[in-house]
Amino acid sequence: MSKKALITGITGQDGAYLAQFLLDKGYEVYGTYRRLSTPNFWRLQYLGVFEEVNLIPADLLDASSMLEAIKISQPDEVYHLAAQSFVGASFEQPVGAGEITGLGVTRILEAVREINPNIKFYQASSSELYGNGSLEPQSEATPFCPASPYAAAKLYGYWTTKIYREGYGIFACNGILFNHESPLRGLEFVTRKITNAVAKIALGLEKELKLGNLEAKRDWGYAPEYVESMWLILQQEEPDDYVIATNETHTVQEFIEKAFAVADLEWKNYVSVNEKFFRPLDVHYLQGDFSKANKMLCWEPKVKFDTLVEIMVKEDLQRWQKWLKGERFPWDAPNYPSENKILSRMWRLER
Ligand code: NAP
Ligand code: G4F
Repeated sequence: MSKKALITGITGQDGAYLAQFLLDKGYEVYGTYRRLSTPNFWRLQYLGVFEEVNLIPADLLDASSMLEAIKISQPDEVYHLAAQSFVGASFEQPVGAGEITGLGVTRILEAVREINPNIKFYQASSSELYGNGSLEPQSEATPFCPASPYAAAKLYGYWTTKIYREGYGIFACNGILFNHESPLRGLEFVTRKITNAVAKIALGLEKELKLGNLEAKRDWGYAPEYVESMWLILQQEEPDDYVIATNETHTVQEFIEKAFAVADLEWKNYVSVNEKFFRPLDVHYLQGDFSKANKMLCWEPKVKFDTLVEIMVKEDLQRWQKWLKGERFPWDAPNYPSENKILSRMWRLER
Protein backbone atom coordinates (compact mmCIF):
# COMPACT_ATOMS: atom_id res chain seq x y z
CA MET A 1 0.00 0.00 0.00
CA SER A 2 1.31 3.47 -0.82
CA LYS A 3 2.29 5.83 1.98
CA LYS A 4 0.19 8.90 2.71
CA ALA A 5 1.61 12.36 3.25
CA LEU A 6 -0.11 15.53 4.40
CA ILE A 7 1.56 18.79 3.31
CA THR A 8 0.39 21.95 5.03
CA GLY A 9 0.91 24.92 2.72
CA ILE A 10 0.76 22.88 -0.49
CA THR A 11 0.03 26.04 -2.51
CA GLY A 12 3.44 27.58 -1.62
CA GLN A 13 6.80 27.19 -3.36
CA ASP A 14 8.02 24.25 -1.28
CA GLY A 15 4.57 22.68 -0.95
CA ALA A 16 4.22 22.41 -4.73
CA TYR A 17 7.71 20.97 -5.26
CA LEU A 18 7.29 18.56 -2.36
CA ALA A 19 3.93 17.39 -3.73
CA GLN A 20 5.59 16.64 -7.07
CA PHE A 21 8.50 14.88 -5.35
CA LEU A 22 6.27 12.67 -3.16
CA LEU A 23 3.94 11.81 -6.06
CA ASP A 24 7.00 10.64 -8.00
CA LYS A 25 7.88 8.44 -5.00
CA GLY A 26 4.42 6.84 -5.16
CA TYR A 27 2.86 8.63 -2.18
CA GLU A 28 -0.81 9.49 -1.88
CA VAL A 29 -0.54 13.25 -1.35
CA TYR A 30 -2.91 15.44 0.66
CA GLY A 31 -2.47 19.15 1.11
CA THR A 32 -4.11 21.92 3.11
CA TYR A 33 -5.08 25.15 1.44
CA ARG A 34 -6.75 28.33 2.67
CA ARG A 35 -10.11 29.35 1.38
CA LEU A 36 -9.36 32.62 -0.47
CA SER A 37 -11.69 34.78 -2.55
CA THR A 38 -9.51 33.94 -5.57
CA PRO A 39 -8.04 30.44 -5.99
CA ASN A 40 -4.29 30.14 -5.59
CA PHE A 41 -3.25 26.87 -7.17
CA TRP A 42 -0.98 28.23 -9.89
CA ARG A 43 2.18 26.49 -8.67
CA LEU A 44 0.53 23.06 -8.57
CA GLN A 45 -0.86 23.72 -12.05
CA TYR A 46 2.50 24.97 -13.30
CA LEU A 47 4.15 21.71 -12.20
CA GLY A 48 1.29 19.66 -13.67
CA VAL A 49 0.35 18.02 -10.35
CA PHE A 50 -2.86 19.83 -9.48
CA GLU A 51 -5.08 16.94 -10.58
CA GLU A 52 -3.00 14.40 -8.63
CA VAL A 53 -3.26 15.88 -5.13
CA ASN A 54 -6.11 15.78 -2.61
CA LEU A 55 -6.97 19.17 -1.15
CA ILE A 56 -8.28 19.85 2.36
CA PRO A 57 -9.42 23.35 3.38
CA ALA A 58 -7.70 24.36 6.64
CA ASP A 59 -6.23 27.38 8.38
CA LEU A 60 -3.46 27.40 10.97
CA LEU A 61 -5.50 29.83 13.04
CA ASP A 62 -8.25 27.24 13.37
CA ALA A 63 -7.18 24.24 15.48
CA SER A 64 -10.31 22.28 14.57
CA SER A 65 -9.44 22.49 10.88
CA MET A 66 -5.96 21.11 11.60
CA LEU A 67 -7.54 18.24 13.51
CA GLU A 68 -9.86 17.54 10.57
CA ALA A 69 -6.97 17.63 8.10
CA ILE A 70 -5.22 14.86 10.05
CA LYS A 71 -8.46 12.88 10.48
CA ILE A 72 -9.33 13.06 6.78
CA SER A 73 -5.87 12.26 5.43
CA GLN A 74 -4.73 9.71 8.06
CA PRO A 75 -1.14 10.40 7.03
CA ASP A 76 2.04 8.45 7.72
CA GLU A 77 4.00 11.69 7.42
CA VAL A 78 3.11 15.36 7.96
CA TYR A 79 5.22 18.05 6.31
CA HIS A 80 4.38 21.29 8.08
CA LEU A 81 5.30 23.98 5.57
CA ALA A 82 2.44 26.44 6.02
CA ALA A 83 3.47 29.75 7.56
CA GLN A 84 3.38 33.48 6.98
CA SER A 85 6.83 33.15 5.44
CA PHE A 86 7.77 36.71 4.43
CA VAL A 87 10.06 38.28 7.05
CA GLY A 88 9.17 41.84 5.97
CA ALA A 89 5.45 41.22 6.50
CA SER A 90 6.10 39.90 10.00
CA PHE A 91 7.10 43.44 11.05
CA GLU A 92 3.77 44.69 9.68
CA GLN A 93 1.69 41.89 11.23
CA PRO A 94 3.68 40.72 14.27
CA VAL A 95 0.67 39.26 16.06
CA GLY A 96 -0.24 37.25 12.97
CA ALA A 97 3.35 35.99 12.77
CA GLY A 98 3.09 34.62 16.31
CA GLU A 99 -0.37 33.13 15.77
CA ILE A 100 0.24 31.56 12.35
CA THR A 101 3.95 30.80 12.16
CA GLY A 102 4.45 30.11 15.88
CA LEU A 103 1.28 28.79 17.52
CA GLY A 104 0.23 27.09 14.27
CA VAL A 105 2.94 24.50 14.95
CA THR A 106 1.39 23.65 18.31
CA ARG A 107 -2.06 23.36 16.76
CA ILE A 108 -0.92 20.76 14.23
CA LEU A 109 1.33 18.90 16.67
CA GLU A 110 -1.56 18.67 19.13
CA ALA A 111 -3.70 17.16 16.35
CA VAL A 112 -0.94 14.62 15.62
CA ARG A 113 -0.55 13.76 19.32
CA GLU A 114 -4.28 13.33 19.80
CA ILE A 115 -5.12 11.38 16.64
CA ASN A 116 -2.02 9.29 16.00
CA PRO A 117 1.32 9.95 17.73
CA ASN A 118 3.01 7.50 15.34
CA ILE A 119 2.74 10.03 12.51
CA LYS A 120 6.15 11.38 11.52
CA PHE A 121 6.31 15.19 11.61
CA TYR A 122 8.55 17.61 9.72
CA GLN A 123 8.80 21.27 10.75
CA ALA A 124 10.11 23.86 8.26
CA SER A 125 12.47 25.74 10.54
CA SER A 126 14.61 28.57 9.24
CA SER A 127 18.12 30.00 9.14
CA GLU A 128 16.44 33.22 10.32
CA LEU A 129 16.68 31.61 13.79
CA TYR A 130 20.37 32.55 13.84
CA GLY A 131 19.75 36.28 13.34
CA ASN A 132 22.92 38.28 13.84
CA GLY A 133 24.46 36.04 16.49
CA SER A 134 27.31 34.47 14.48
CA LEU A 135 30.07 35.59 12.11
CA GLU A 136 30.94 31.97 11.27
CA PRO A 137 28.98 29.48 9.12
CA GLN A 138 25.96 28.35 11.14
CA SER A 139 25.45 24.70 12.11
CA GLU A 140 23.00 22.81 14.35
CA ALA A 141 25.22 23.83 17.31
CA THR A 142 25.18 27.59 16.62
CA PRO A 143 23.12 29.57 19.18
CA PHE A 144 19.91 31.20 17.96
CA CYS A 145 19.40 34.96 18.10
CA PRO A 146 16.20 35.85 16.17
CA ALA A 147 15.91 39.34 14.67
CA SER A 148 12.28 39.57 13.48
CA PRO A 149 8.78 38.61 14.64
CA TYR A 150 8.95 35.88 11.97
CA ALA A 151 12.17 34.46 13.42
CA ALA A 152 10.82 34.63 16.98
CA ALA A 153 7.74 32.69 15.84
CA LYS A 154 9.92 30.13 14.03
CA LEU A 155 12.03 29.75 17.17
CA TYR A 156 8.87 28.90 19.09
CA GLY A 157 7.97 26.35 16.40
CA TYR A 158 11.47 24.88 16.51
CA TRP A 159 11.34 24.32 20.27
CA THR A 160 7.76 23.06 20.20
CA THR A 161 8.86 20.42 17.69
CA LYS A 162 11.71 19.32 19.98
CA ILE A 163 9.41 19.33 23.03
CA TYR A 164 6.88 17.04 21.33
CA ARG A 165 9.75 14.75 20.29
CA GLU A 166 11.31 14.54 23.73
CA GLY A 167 8.13 14.84 25.80
CA TYR A 168 5.74 12.63 23.84
CA GLY A 169 8.11 10.46 21.79
CA ILE A 170 6.76 11.77 18.49
CA PHE A 171 9.05 11.38 15.46
CA ALA A 172 9.26 15.16 15.06
CA CYS A 173 12.16 16.84 13.22
CA ASN A 174 13.33 20.31 12.28
CA GLY A 175 14.90 21.08 8.92
CA ILE A 176 16.78 24.34 9.49
CA LEU A 177 16.44 25.59 5.93
CA PHE A 178 18.60 28.36 4.56
CA ASN A 179 17.11 30.50 1.76
CA HIS A 180 16.02 28.45 -1.22
CA GLU A 181 14.64 29.86 -4.39
CA SER A 182 13.18 28.87 -7.76
CA PRO A 183 10.96 30.19 -10.54
CA LEU A 184 8.04 29.38 -8.18
CA ARG A 185 9.32 31.75 -5.48
CA GLY A 186 6.87 34.45 -4.31
CA LEU A 187 7.39 37.84 -5.99
CA GLU A 188 7.92 39.69 -2.70
CA PHE A 189 11.19 37.85 -1.98
CA VAL A 190 14.31 39.63 -3.19
CA THR A 191 15.55 36.98 -5.65
CA ARG A 192 12.34 36.69 -7.64
CA LYS A 193 11.69 40.44 -7.35
CA ILE A 194 15.06 40.89 -9.08
CA THR A 195 14.69 38.19 -11.75
CA ASN A 196 11.15 39.31 -12.62
CA ALA A 197 12.33 42.94 -12.94
CA VAL A 198 15.35 41.94 -15.05
CA ALA A 199 13.05 40.09 -17.46
CA LYS A 200 10.66 43.03 -17.72
CA ILE A 201 13.48 45.56 -18.18
CA ALA A 202 15.10 43.37 -20.87
CA LEU A 203 11.79 43.29 -22.77
CA GLY A 204 11.10 47.01 -22.35
CA LEU A 205 8.19 46.47 -19.94
CA GLU A 206 9.84 48.28 -17.02
CA LYS A 207 12.60 50.87 -16.55
CA GLU A 208 13.92 50.56 -13.01
CA LEU A 209 14.25 48.37 -9.92
CA LYS A 210 14.08 49.78 -6.38
CA LEU A 211 15.55 47.69 -3.58
CA GLY A 212 16.57 47.95 0.07
CA ASN A 213 19.66 46.55 1.81
CA LEU A 214 22.07 45.35 -0.92
CA GLU A 215 24.76 44.31 1.57
CA ALA A 216 22.87 41.49 3.30
CA LYS A 217 24.48 38.11 2.69
CA ARG A 218 22.42 35.00 2.11
CA ASP A 219 23.08 31.31 1.44
CA TRP A 220 20.79 30.72 -1.55
CA GLY A 221 20.01 27.18 -2.73
CA TYR A 222 17.56 25.59 -5.17
CA ALA A 223 14.14 24.71 -3.75
CA PRO A 224 13.54 21.35 -5.54
CA GLU A 225 16.69 19.99 -3.88
CA TYR A 226 15.61 21.25 -0.45
CA VAL A 227 12.29 19.40 -0.52
CA GLU A 228 14.18 16.14 -1.06
CA SER A 229 15.98 16.78 2.23
CA MET A 230 12.60 17.06 3.99
CA TRP A 231 11.70 13.56 2.88
CA LEU A 232 15.15 12.16 3.75
CA ILE A 233 14.89 13.59 7.27
CA LEU A 234 11.69 11.60 7.89
CA GLN A 235 13.20 8.36 6.51
CA GLN A 236 15.94 8.14 9.18
CA GLU A 237 15.94 5.64 12.06
CA GLU A 238 15.89 8.40 14.66
CA PRO A 239 14.24 11.85 14.63
CA ASP A 240 16.72 14.73 14.57
CA ASP A 241 17.33 18.30 13.36
CA TYR A 242 19.41 19.23 10.30
CA VAL A 243 20.83 22.34 8.64
CA ILE A 244 20.08 22.39 4.90
CA ALA A 245 22.21 24.88 2.96
CA THR A 246 24.89 25.30 0.28
CA ASN A 247 27.68 26.67 2.54
CA GLU A 248 28.16 29.56 0.08
CA THR A 249 27.18 33.13 0.83
CA HIS A 250 26.54 36.06 -1.52
CA THR A 251 25.33 39.62 -1.10
CA VAL A 252 22.07 40.86 -2.56
CA GLN A 253 24.22 43.05 -4.81
CA GLU A 254 26.02 39.98 -6.19
CA PHE A 255 22.63 38.47 -7.02
CA ILE A 256 21.68 41.69 -8.85
CA GLU A 257 24.96 41.82 -10.79
CA LYS A 258 24.64 38.21 -11.91
CA ALA A 259 20.94 38.49 -12.79
CA PHE A 260 21.39 41.59 -14.99
CA ALA A 261 24.46 40.01 -16.61
CA VAL A 262 22.39 36.96 -17.62
CA ALA A 263 20.21 39.36 -19.65
CA ASP A 264 23.26 41.31 -20.97
CA LEU A 265 22.30 44.41 -18.99
CA GLU A 266 24.42 46.72 -16.80
CA TRP A 267 22.73 46.71 -13.39
CA LYS A 268 23.91 50.19 -12.37
CA ASN A 269 21.75 51.74 -15.10
CA TYR A 270 18.56 50.38 -13.53
CA VAL A 271 18.91 49.71 -9.79
CA SER A 272 18.43 52.27 -7.03
CA VAL A 273 18.30 51.91 -3.25
CA ASN A 274 15.10 53.04 -1.58
CA GLU A 275 14.71 53.43 2.19
CA LYS A 276 11.23 52.00 2.14
CA PHE A 277 12.57 48.50 1.50
CA PHE A 278 14.77 48.47 4.59
CA ARG A 279 13.56 46.49 7.61
CA PRO A 280 13.62 47.75 11.22
CA LEU A 281 16.16 44.95 11.80
CA ASP A 282 17.85 42.81 9.18
CA VAL A 283 19.99 39.69 9.25
CA HIS A 284 23.41 40.53 7.83
CA TYR A 285 25.09 37.19 7.21
CA LEU A 286 23.85 33.64 6.65
CA GLN A 287 26.00 30.73 5.51
CA GLY A 288 24.98 27.21 6.42
CA ASP A 289 27.26 24.34 7.40
CA PHE A 290 25.32 21.32 6.09
CA SER A 291 27.96 18.71 7.01
CA LYS A 292 25.58 16.83 9.35
CA ALA A 293 22.98 16.48 6.57
CA ASN A 294 25.73 15.40 4.20
CA LYS A 295 26.98 12.73 6.63
CA MET A 296 23.65 11.42 7.91
CA LEU A 297 21.33 11.94 4.93
CA CYS A 298 23.90 11.80 2.10
CA TRP A 299 22.33 15.10 1.00
CA GLU A 300 24.24 17.81 -0.82
CA PRO A 301 23.23 20.77 -2.98
CA LYS A 302 24.01 20.49 -6.68
CA VAL A 303 22.63 23.75 -8.05
CA LYS A 304 24.84 26.59 -6.84
CA PHE A 305 24.52 30.38 -6.98
CA ASP A 306 25.35 31.15 -10.65
CA THR A 307 23.16 28.35 -12.03
CA LEU A 308 20.32 29.26 -9.68
CA VAL A 309 20.31 32.88 -10.87
CA GLU A 310 20.43 31.73 -14.51
CA ILE A 311 17.51 29.33 -14.03
CA MET A 312 15.38 32.06 -12.47
CA VAL A 313 16.19 34.85 -14.94
CA LYS A 314 15.72 32.60 -17.97
CA GLU A 315 12.37 31.31 -16.73
CA ASP A 316 11.06 34.82 -16.02
CA LEU A 317 12.28 35.98 -19.44
CA GLN A 318 10.49 33.08 -21.17
CA ARG A 319 7.28 33.76 -19.26
CA TRP A 320 7.14 37.46 -20.19
CA GLN A 321 8.00 36.59 -23.82
CA LYS A 322 5.11 34.09 -23.92
CA TRP A 323 2.84 36.64 -22.27
CA LEU A 324 3.74 39.27 -24.87
CA LYS A 325 2.76 36.75 -27.56
CA GLY A 326 -0.65 36.45 -25.92
CA GLU A 327 -0.10 33.01 -24.37
CA ARG A 328 -1.81 32.40 -21.00
CA PHE A 329 -0.61 29.86 -18.45
CA PRO A 330 -0.58 29.45 -14.64
CA TRP A 331 1.67 32.26 -13.41
CA ASP A 332 1.64 34.92 -10.70
CA ALA A 333 3.43 38.00 -12.06
CA PRO A 334 0.77 39.75 -14.18
CA ASN A 335 -1.61 39.85 -11.20
CA TYR A 336 0.91 41.14 -8.69
CA PRO A 337 0.42 44.80 -7.65
CA SER A 338 3.27 47.27 -8.15
CA GLU A 339 5.06 47.79 -4.83
CA ASN A 340 4.44 51.55 -5.32
CA LYS A 341 0.79 50.87 -4.55
CA ILE A 342 1.48 49.12 -1.24
CA LEU A 343 1.50 51.29 1.88
CA SER A 344 3.42 49.77 4.75
CA ARG A 345 3.90 50.96 8.28
CA MET A 346 7.60 50.07 7.91
CA TRP A 347 7.93 52.80 5.31
CA ARG A 348 6.91 55.42 7.87
CA LEU A 349 9.51 54.45 10.47
CA GLU A 350 11.98 57.20 11.43
CA ARG A 351 15.61 56.20 10.95
P1 NAP B 1 5.43 30.19 0.76
O1 NAP B 1 5.65 30.03 -0.69
O2 NAP B 1 5.17 31.55 1.30
O3 NAP B 1 4.23 29.22 1.19
C1 NAP B 1 3.63 29.33 2.45
C2 NAP B 1 2.40 28.45 2.51
O4 NAP B 1 1.76 28.64 3.78
C3 NAP B 1 1.33 28.79 1.44
O5 NAP B 1 0.76 27.60 0.98
C4 NAP B 1 0.32 29.60 2.24
O6 NAP B 1 -0.99 29.54 1.71
C5 NAP B 1 0.36 28.86 3.58
N1 NAP B 1 -0.22 29.65 4.66
C6 NAP B 1 0.07 30.91 5.02
N2 NAP B 1 -0.70 31.29 6.06
C7 NAP B 1 -1.50 30.25 6.36
C8 NAP B 1 -2.51 30.03 7.32
N3 NAP B 1 -2.89 30.98 8.19
N4 NAP B 1 -3.13 28.82 7.33
C9 NAP B 1 -2.79 27.87 6.46
N5 NAP B 1 -1.83 28.01 5.51
C10 NAP B 1 -1.19 29.20 5.47
O7 NAP B 1 6.68 29.62 1.57
P2 NAP B 1 7.81 28.57 1.11
O8 NAP B 1 8.96 29.34 0.56
O9 NAP B 1 7.19 27.48 0.34
O10 NAP B 1 8.30 28.02 2.53
C11 NAP B 1 7.72 26.86 3.11
C12 NAP B 1 8.04 26.84 4.59
O11 NAP B 1 9.45 26.83 4.78
C13 NAP B 1 7.54 28.05 5.37
O12 NAP B 1 7.17 27.61 6.65
C14 NAP B 1 8.75 28.96 5.46
O13 NAP B 1 8.66 29.81 6.58
C15 NAP B 1 9.85 27.92 5.61
N6 NAP B 1 11.16 28.34 5.13
C16 NAP B 1 11.29 28.76 3.84
C17 NAP B 1 12.56 29.11 3.39
C18 NAP B 1 12.77 29.58 1.97
O14 NAP B 1 13.86 30.10 1.70
N7 NAP B 1 11.83 29.36 1.06
C19 NAP B 1 13.67 29.03 4.25
C20 NAP B 1 13.46 28.62 5.57
C21 NAP B 1 12.21 28.24 5.99
P3 NAP B 1 -1.50 30.62 0.62
O15 NAP B 1 -1.01 30.13 -0.70
O16 NAP B 1 -2.97 30.57 0.78
O17 NAP B 1 -0.90 31.94 1.00
O1 G4F C 1 14.28 37.54 0.00
P1 G4F C 1 14.08 38.00 1.40
O2 G4F C 1 12.81 38.70 1.70
O3 G4F C 1 14.32 36.73 2.31
P2 G4F C 1 14.71 36.56 3.86
O4 G4F C 1 14.35 37.73 4.66
O5 G4F C 1 16.13 36.12 3.90
O6 G4F C 1 13.74 35.34 4.28
C1 G4F C 1 13.63 34.17 3.49
O7 G4F C 1 14.59 33.23 3.89
C2 G4F C 1 14.44 32.76 5.25
C3 G4F C 1 15.57 31.78 5.51
O8 G4F C 1 16.73 32.48 5.90
C4 G4F C 1 13.08 32.10 5.38
F1 G4F C 1 12.94 31.61 6.64
C5 G4F C 1 11.99 33.09 5.07
O9 G4F C 1 10.72 32.41 5.12
C6 G4F C 1 12.20 33.63 3.66
O10 G4F C 1 12.00 32.58 2.74
O11 G4F C 1 15.26 39.02 1.80
C7 G4F C 1 16.63 38.67 1.65
C8 G4F C 1 17.49 39.90 1.92
C9 G4F C 1 17.13 40.65 3.21
O12 G4F C 1 18.31 41.03 3.87
C10 G4F C 1 16.41 41.90 2.72
O13 G4F C 1 16.53 43.02 3.57
O14 G4F C 1 17.27 40.84 0.86
C11 G4F C 1 17.17 42.13 1.42
N1 G4F C 1 16.44 43.00 0.48
C12 G4F C 1 16.96 44.12 -0.11
N2 G4F C 1 16.03 44.70 -0.87
C13 G4F C 1 15.17 42.88 0.09
C14 G4F C 1 14.90 43.94 -0.77
N3 G4F C 1 14.24 41.93 0.37
C15 G4F C 1 13.03 42.05 -0.21
N4 G4F C 1 12.12 41.08 0.04
N5 G4F C 1 12.72 43.10 -1.04
C16 G4F C 1 13.62 44.08 -1.36
O15 G4F C 1 13.34 45.02 -2.11
